[in-house]
Amino acid sequence: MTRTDIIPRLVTLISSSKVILNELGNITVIEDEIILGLSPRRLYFINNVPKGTIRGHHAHKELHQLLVCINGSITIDVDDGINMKSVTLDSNKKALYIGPNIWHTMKWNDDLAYLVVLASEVYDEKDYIRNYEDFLNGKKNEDDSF
Ligand code: T46
Repeated sequence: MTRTDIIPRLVTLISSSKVILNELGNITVIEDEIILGLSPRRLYFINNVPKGTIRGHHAHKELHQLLVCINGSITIDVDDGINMKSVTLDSNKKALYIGPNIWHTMKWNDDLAYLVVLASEVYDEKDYIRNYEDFLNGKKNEDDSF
């Protein structure tokens, strides 16, 4: 298991080296004490998305999530209000952790790309920040509190 900070403490790429291969097929395992500490309360899948579609365009106030692309390729852009980074998930051995207050978009590079997400909480529309100006203003207020 290797971990690469994309945005320190807020967005981390986790790569699994644990693949169990045999004549019956493959099992890929992504396990990590911090991610397991997420104690996911929700699992959702996104598929049947036409190539080129960009979804997301929001941040979450409290939610922690782990994203895995189990087929095809999806590019995730993350933005903490200052740093913008891009990560392509193109292997089921990779998982992207996204913490709260990270603006993110997901671009489908393949029609058959399939995104699996573990989320720390059940769905709550009130947890979404869907307006980029509101996101930046929230970040500014966060900084002012220090
Ligand atoms: C995220 C990225 C990675 C529900 O009713 N329950 C759910 O659990 C989810 C995930 C969505 N919905 C409804 C809310 C909207 O009416 O499904 C509709 C589409 O959701 P949204 O436009 O937010 O989908 P994405 O792909 O932009 O974002 C999703 C998650 O919603 C979001 O939390 O971080 O995937």
